[in-house]
Amino acid sequence: MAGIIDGKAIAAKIKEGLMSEVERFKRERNITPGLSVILVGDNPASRIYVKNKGRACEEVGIRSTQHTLPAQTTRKELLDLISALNGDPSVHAILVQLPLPSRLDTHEVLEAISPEKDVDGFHPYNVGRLVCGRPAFIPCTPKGIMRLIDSTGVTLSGQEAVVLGRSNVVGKPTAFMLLQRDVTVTVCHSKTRGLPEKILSADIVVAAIGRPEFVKGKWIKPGAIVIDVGINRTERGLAGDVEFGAAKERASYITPVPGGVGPMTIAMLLSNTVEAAKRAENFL
Ligand code: LUD
Repeated sequence: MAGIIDGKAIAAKIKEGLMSEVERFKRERNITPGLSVILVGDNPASRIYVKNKGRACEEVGIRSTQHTLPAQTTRKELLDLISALNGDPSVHAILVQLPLPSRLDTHEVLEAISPEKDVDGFHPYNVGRLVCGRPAFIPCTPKGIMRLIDSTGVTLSGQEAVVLGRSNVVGKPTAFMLLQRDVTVTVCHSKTRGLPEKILSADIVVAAIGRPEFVKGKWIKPGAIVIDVGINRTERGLAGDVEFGAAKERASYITPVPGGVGPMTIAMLLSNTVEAAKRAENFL
């Protein structure tokens, strides 16, 4: 029976630490870290995530402002807003919640964010730095995933990982972070052949495909660490990408959904925001 990795509890600890950093920032420099979140359209899941982010900012003392734009927002309106936020010194961090309405060019929008304020780590400058193993803003979900794996105390070097999903948001950056830690990484996707066998050989499985309980318990190598990034809304409530009940009988450690990766994504956003503010204000 696997140990359950309590993402919510680990995130709470991280937030406590951030709260005292923010307090010191205010006390010594009279500066409050500021995050601006842009939400375009009315994707119901995005609304929940953005609300959770705003609440978390409040908890640790970050000043967050939310810009909720209608689904019909034009390219120019959105780019003008980003440009204004880039130039606002009280805004240390900018996040454009994804997905954007399909009319808008996501790459163009992400490239408009100043890399120093890009706390999502989605700007090509930060992506390139991550790939080169240089200091950069690391995307929040992959950063949270690495913290969750590290919480088990496992030595990563030489381990075999299978990353399911090749998105720019989760799969690709997670693969590069694991590689940086000397893990042997296989990135699998919808066209991958022989998926069960590949997963069965993995010491670490990161599932980020967005299909409820797609990864069967019997595909998990006994003793593996399983990180479930999926948040799928089904008639029976939230489900991960992994068949949790069966997988936890074989894994050594597994993350639950909810209460696993999701809360860590938010904690890492707060961490990146404090980092952005410190760098901008030369506060060490
Ligand atoms: N876009 C993200 N889109 C989606 N789970 C999140 C997320 C909180 N630009 C940009 O915030 O980092 C991002 N940057 N992402 N995500 C997913 C992704 C983005 C996912 C889950 C949660 C943020 C979260 O709070 C709760 C949990 O797992 O315990 C459950 C909340 C619920 O009821 O769905």
